[in-house]
Amino acid sequence: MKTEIEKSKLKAEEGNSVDRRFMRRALDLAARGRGLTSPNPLVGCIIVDEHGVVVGEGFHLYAQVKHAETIALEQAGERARGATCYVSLEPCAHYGRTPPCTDALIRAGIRRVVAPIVDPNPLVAGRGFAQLQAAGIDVEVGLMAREAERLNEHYLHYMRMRRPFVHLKLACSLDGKIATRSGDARWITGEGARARVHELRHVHDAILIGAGTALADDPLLTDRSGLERHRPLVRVVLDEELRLDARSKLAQTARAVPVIVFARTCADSARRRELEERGIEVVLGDTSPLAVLEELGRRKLQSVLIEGGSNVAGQFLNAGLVNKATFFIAPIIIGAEGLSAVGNLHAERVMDAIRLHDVAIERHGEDIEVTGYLKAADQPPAA
Ligand code: AOF
Ligand code: ZN
Repeated sequence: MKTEIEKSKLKAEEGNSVDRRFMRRALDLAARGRGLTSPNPLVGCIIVDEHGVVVGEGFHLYAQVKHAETIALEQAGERARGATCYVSLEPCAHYGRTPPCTDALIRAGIRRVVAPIVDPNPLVAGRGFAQLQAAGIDVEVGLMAREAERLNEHYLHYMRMRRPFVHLKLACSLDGKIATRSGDARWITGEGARARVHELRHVHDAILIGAGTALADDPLLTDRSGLERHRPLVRVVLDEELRLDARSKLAQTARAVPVIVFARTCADSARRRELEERGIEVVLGDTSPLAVLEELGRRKLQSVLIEGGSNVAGQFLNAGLVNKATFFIAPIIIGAEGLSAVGNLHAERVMDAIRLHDVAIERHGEDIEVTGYLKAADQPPAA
């Protein structure tokens, strides 16, 4: 015989696993908007009636304007009355391109809302949950918060910091070199890792490299994932002395896919004119990592993928501005005369080295991908 307490615990666990299953579904739906929601968040929503039947579901796509909750509620119609809404982010409480989702949920007669995290958008930030509670709706916040944070890591960071989330990506040899002495860097990793790079490019708003890499590799830096995206991938070059060649692939394609060059000085005004004639935007001024990120933030770019070279990687790491890093490691050995993946970081002891956490390791053919997070030196200021 089970005691009453045991029975009620069992019930809570069952309820919990049901909630988890539906929240998992809401998060998976949200993820279907990858590459298609920026500058908005990824949001998924499902409406479940009192018998546990899914009566509506939806996810947000920027171009379709409607929020996830509205799509799910429209599908559910009258069946939303008394139902539970599982949504991957706090419902909005403001008039933006659409009226508030809170109003729609209240009007539809939703009885309970389960959401993992608060929306840090200052127009929402707790107001969504408060409005729902004031209308007598049961609100539960926190279920699968970690997954929800990860899913929207770009949006959440951008909303809190007003500058893009930074993901550093490098491909190196077993001995940590990104090129031979002559500067040859093609191709360190194989097909599989290169396809994965396009997946990474696909989920970012911008891609950034240093002038050294631009001159040495003449890269195109486009998203060739084959997947549709809502905004073009903005290509950014940090080019202190404005050395980028007007005949480079970047310059030649700047009308089709934007290129922004950050330079400190411009000794050669003819070069500047040539680059601008090709459609490149030249921004003259402070080229420090923070200044560049703040400028990209003003353009509502939520995320930037840094693809090298070692100077740029070192600068951003030293500034504590890298949020996440992916290293693709190929089974080749280049030797001490090769170019190190990352510039000087001034670590005296192993303890001073930068250590990634929440590390995930994957294999792509013979290459290994190591992805992890950096201790955020750039936490939002305490409220
Ligand atoms: C939700 N559900 O599906 C989304 C939300 O310009 P708007 O009107 O689309 O508003 C954008 C803001 O609304 C965005 O910054 C975020 O705070 C919220 N997005 N909210 O309840 C959704 N996409
Ligand atoms: Zn909304």
